[in-house]
Amino acid sequence: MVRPPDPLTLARSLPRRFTSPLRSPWLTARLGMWLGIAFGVCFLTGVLSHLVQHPPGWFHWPSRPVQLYRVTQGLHVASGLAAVPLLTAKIWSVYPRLFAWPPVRGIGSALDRAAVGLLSAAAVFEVVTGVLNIAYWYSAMPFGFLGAHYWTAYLLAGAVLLHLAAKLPALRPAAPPDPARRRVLALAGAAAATVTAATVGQTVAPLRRVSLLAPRLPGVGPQGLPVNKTAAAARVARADASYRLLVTGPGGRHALSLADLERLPQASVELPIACVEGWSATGTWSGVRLADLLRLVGAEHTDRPVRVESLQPDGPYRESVLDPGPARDPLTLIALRLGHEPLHLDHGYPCRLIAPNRPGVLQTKWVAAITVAPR
Ligand SMILES: Nc1nc2c(c(=O)[nH]1)N[C@H]1C(S)=C(S)[C@@H](COP(=O)(O)O)O[C@H]1N2
Ligand SMILES: [Mo]
Repeated sequence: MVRPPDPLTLARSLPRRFTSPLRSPWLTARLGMWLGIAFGVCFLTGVLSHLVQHPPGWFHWPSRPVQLYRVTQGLHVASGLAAVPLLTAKIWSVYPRLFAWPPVRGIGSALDRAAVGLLSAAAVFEVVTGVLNIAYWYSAMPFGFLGAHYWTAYLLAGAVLLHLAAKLPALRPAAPPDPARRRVLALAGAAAATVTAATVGQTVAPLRRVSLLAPRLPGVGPQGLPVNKTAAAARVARADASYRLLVTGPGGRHALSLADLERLPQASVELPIACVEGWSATGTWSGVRLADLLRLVGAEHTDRPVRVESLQPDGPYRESVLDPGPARDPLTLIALRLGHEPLHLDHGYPCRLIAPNRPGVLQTKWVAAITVAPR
């Protein structure tokens, strides 16, 4: 009869069972460098995106260049996705150490192992929650995505810096890299490049034909533009003839019907929707300049924030606030049309906000009220 080995003997023998000669400190360090660059870009663009969406008093996001947020958020999602194969390869290159025997050799090694454990867990958490968010798979996250993803990023950044400080002295090339290890590195790089090519077409339109994994593509959707949240999902019914847009400022209040809005001077702008989830697409929008609506209520020179509210009954994105500068910007519209047609209901019929260099999530659809904040 074959007896199973007792657990202790098994644990002691485990390290000898990992025999791949491809693993080496050189490979791990190289992968770490690439991963560090990807995470660095992802962290900076992510913190920026958070500041733009939840601006503290000292932060003012400009409305030019009009494509800036599209670029920074495209980079955030692209660098995060490229990190998936790099992180996988890096963890593969070191995971046998998880089974090192004895598990700790003293306080120093215990701290080191705890730090590396925290680092790995935070890195995997960030990448996994980011991908789940892109996939709208919120039921897989029994916690608030935003807070968890945001605060873990700082934990990860701190752990990366400590890890770098601890490992830098050991980074001098110990053994000259052999061709097989170079090939593993090239394979990880090729996997990262493939993931990028397979998804970046969600924002770089010419690449959309190869972007087989992109959840949304420019040009695909009602009126040639993707939809983030449909009217049905937001529980918004199609506005009827009783619809009025309420505009309130220091000079009073106006209740404008759709016909009233169409009689005001019309402007046309070419601006992207740049969703925080990484996709973006340009549309040709036309409608009324927000500046003209502000003039109607005596707020053409306002230095107060402007609140834009939706017909949507609830949800965190039913309203957004514009700084006074962007509110008066000639490119900021209350759009009535996309291309030559009235807005599709899912794009915000009867009217929506579209402003330059603004995260998609703040381009409020189904606008019902515009209010200049009182003093
Ligand atoms: N009222 C309201 N406006 C909204 C949203 C929403 O959920 N409710 N989603 C926003 C998000 S996240 C994006 S990316 C854009 C997408 O606009 P689109 O669906 O017309 O492409 O609308 C924004 N406007
Ligand atoms: Mo979005």
